[in-house]
Amino acid sequence: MSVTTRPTNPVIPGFHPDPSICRVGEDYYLVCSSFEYFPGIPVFHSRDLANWTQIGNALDRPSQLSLPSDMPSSAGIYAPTLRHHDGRFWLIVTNVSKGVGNIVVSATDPAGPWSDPVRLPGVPGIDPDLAWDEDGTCWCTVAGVAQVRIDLETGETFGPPKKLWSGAPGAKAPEAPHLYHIGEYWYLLIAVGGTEHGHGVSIARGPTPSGPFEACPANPILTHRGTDHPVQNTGHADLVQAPDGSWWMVMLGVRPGGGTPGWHVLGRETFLTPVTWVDGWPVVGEVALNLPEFPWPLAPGPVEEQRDDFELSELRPSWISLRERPAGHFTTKERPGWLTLRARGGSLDEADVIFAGRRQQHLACRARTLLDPSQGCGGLAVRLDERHHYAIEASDTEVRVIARVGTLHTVVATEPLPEGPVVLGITITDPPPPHDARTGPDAVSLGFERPDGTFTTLATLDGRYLSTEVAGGFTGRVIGMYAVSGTAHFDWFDYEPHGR
Ligand code: 6LW
Repeated sequence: MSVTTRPTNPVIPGFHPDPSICRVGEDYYLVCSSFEYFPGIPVFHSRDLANWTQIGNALDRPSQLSLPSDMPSSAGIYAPTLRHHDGRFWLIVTNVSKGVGNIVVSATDPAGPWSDPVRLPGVPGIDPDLAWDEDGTCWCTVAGVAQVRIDLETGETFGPPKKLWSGAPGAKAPEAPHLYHIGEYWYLLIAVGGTEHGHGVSIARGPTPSGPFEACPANPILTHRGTDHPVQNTGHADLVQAPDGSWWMVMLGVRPGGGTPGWHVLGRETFLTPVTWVDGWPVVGEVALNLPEFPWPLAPGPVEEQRDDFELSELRPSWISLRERPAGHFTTKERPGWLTLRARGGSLDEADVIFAGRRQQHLACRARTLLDPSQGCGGLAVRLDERHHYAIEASDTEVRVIARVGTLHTVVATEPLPEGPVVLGITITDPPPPHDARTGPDAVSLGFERPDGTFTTLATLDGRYLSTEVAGGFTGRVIGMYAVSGTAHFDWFDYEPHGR
């Protein structure tokens, strides 16, 4: 019996770029870049390629990931590759902060624990990939595109990195290489054109892991450059074969909104599409918002609750903080059922403010939290980076909306604080009409609930200023709670998607 199954893209919405995927039996695993956030590298599981559940973070201990407090946003953890070999999961990744470079971690269970990192000083550059040939030799291929043999247990590399095929001559940013042995060929898949409008995917094949490689005549095999497709900047892809023999590709893409030139606010998201093979070359299906019917019934895994009552002793894996999460500053144990954030001074403009957030995953949504500000000052923020954020903040006397856009920093509105704990809310909607060529991608409304339950919006701000096109960098919006002085207690947080 066939079951109609129409999955939708993005399969992992929100700031989840540079997806790398592997399958073991019936189970798929996928990882993404995480940049300045801790814990690093979200790990997802799926049984159907369409529904993904976060099962952990690969770098969740300070011994694995220590990001300096002065590290700029969009540095840190770039572009991992996840593979399974000889009964172990291997994850290789670049930490671009302060001379750490490439590292590898391994695990028998992808939910963790993952090992402490082995440093790879002989592996240059970013976007490392791992592939093993039949005699067990491990080949590490990096952006550029270059390749070196490697011993993953010791981190030793053998010989200097050797240049491989790098796409069309003169093409910008040949990166994100992945090497696969499929049938009689070794295939070298790379991203081309840079991660912006020109992004694409090209492929070559050869008789050995190091070539020589011949380019696919249809290159780039994927790009949305110059199209009016709702998904743009598609590239940085990885291939996987399903148990039924069908092939699939995951890749990053963005969903720009607003007038011209368009703004994307959720960062680069993870999309999926089917792949077929013609004459020994992969043909990539459309990266459509509505995917074609799947050859198998959908198998949704556990869906994470959108509300967190902070009843657990540890924070769920989807909560991310800035650069580190010192235990004394983040706890659900001090006041059971509450998340306590202890400030260490500063403000949201600091790169390492005490912050616990989750990715904004929908173009329209609402986030709310109940804050007890009696012992400190904190709030609810939607953050692109330390220079681009909006927040609703409560101290013991007032509630205020703060906007930071580049060098401009302003308190937009204030109101006296009502008695007791206060519900703070941020609602993200389509921009109000009239719409014209200059309309932004969305509107961000910030406010609070009065004790009688009525919600007061203090300000509605243009969302374009919290977009990648304005802020720059590689990340997307994250919404969360923070503390800037004393101790802020949060009873619950909820996130409500309002459509895609
Ligand atoms: C990553 C590179 C890229 O290292 O962006 O889209 C960089 N591709 O491959 C950061 O995510």
